[in-house]
Amino acid sequence: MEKIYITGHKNPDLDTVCSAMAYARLKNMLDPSNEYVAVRCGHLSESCKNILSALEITPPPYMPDVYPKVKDVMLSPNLMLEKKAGMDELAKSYKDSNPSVTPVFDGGRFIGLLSIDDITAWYMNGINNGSDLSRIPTVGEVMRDQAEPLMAGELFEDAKKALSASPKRGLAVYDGDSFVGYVTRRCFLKAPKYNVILMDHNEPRQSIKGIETANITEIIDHHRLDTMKTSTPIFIDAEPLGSTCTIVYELYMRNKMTPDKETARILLTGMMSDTLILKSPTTTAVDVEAANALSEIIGESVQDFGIKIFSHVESLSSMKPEKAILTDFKRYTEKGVALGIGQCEATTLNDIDDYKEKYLKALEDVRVKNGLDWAVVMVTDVMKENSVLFSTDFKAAGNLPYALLEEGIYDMPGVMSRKKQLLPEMLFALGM
Ligand SMILES: [Mn+2]
Repeated sequence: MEKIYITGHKNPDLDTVCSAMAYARLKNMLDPSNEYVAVRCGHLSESCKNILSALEITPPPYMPDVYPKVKDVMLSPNLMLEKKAGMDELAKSYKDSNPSVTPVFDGGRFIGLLSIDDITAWYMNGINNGSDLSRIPTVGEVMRDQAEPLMAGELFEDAKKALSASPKRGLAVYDGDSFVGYVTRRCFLKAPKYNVILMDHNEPRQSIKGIETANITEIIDHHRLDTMKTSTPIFIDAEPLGSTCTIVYELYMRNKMTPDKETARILLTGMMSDTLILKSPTTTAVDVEAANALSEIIGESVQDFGIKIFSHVESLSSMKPEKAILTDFKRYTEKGVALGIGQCEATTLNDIDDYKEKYLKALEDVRVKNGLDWAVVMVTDVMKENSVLFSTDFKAAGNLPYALLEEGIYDMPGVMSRKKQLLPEMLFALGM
């Protein structure tokens, strides 16, 4: 039984976490011989947390990276060898295996590793000193000084270096204060690989840390393809739909499975969020059909469910401006111009006067800190399908086809999509 982690992108949004959760449920039903675990590789925004908790959906656990660790290769003791036992106890198990080290306990408490070097040294010293070698010594007499132990969460590569630099044949492994196992040199012959399914992204730099060391088994996504090479054939489902949750719903259908009520709520949450209640221009007929089918399962209209989700979005006036801008912030470099485009969702634009000054100031700070030439943030009213754009002082901003409301702020009626509407206009404004 192998473990396969299903992760969305960094700066997780609702589509990323919800598609991972719903897909893990499907995969566990389709393939019970393996264990599929949904995880998230970043922290959730306050709005995401609020929405998930209002819907009583538990988000996937946080997993910072997929680098192989000491715990993935360590051995557990198969013999409880006590310090006061005679060496004949150990000799018995030598018939079947000849371990290079054996953990030693004192009243059940781990005290160290006994290595074959200890045994050799004990006999060699005995010969040198003219001791009586026909006497069988205790384990405690033979075991020598111990080296610094490793921690279970330490990286495989670091531990491999530590052990090869050490004169010891093995090292104990601890998790906090407790002994959990041990490693020998043989444990480090080959680095284990984590199995990972990428959801809602495919570019390595948007992925969980250490993805370059992992084994990617599938990609389910609705973004442009800019992924890495794989060593084996893999399943890829990349479709230009409004949300990855729609693709997951399609996969339920293709496998003749119907999502249960809770899974339907999870899928519809990601779908509503990524398509801005099916109003974003990224929305397709397939998304609409899937949303209707899911709304039937949960017995709530798409519109009501969508509004419920966005009613939990934190208002921009109460958020820290820099944090709000960076929650969903994408960088692009086009013809040597470094751009940064953030997008925030709101349920009204009537309160802009309350926060416009601090957001413009924070946006300039974000621009400077990130070495950008031009930074903007679009605030989208998901109810009325309008946006306003905050922009730092940049010459090409004057070429944008939007009406200037006041310095640094533009009106964008009907604009909802960063990638389909705003980005092309910004590139055009730059003369590209
Ligand atoms: Mn998405």
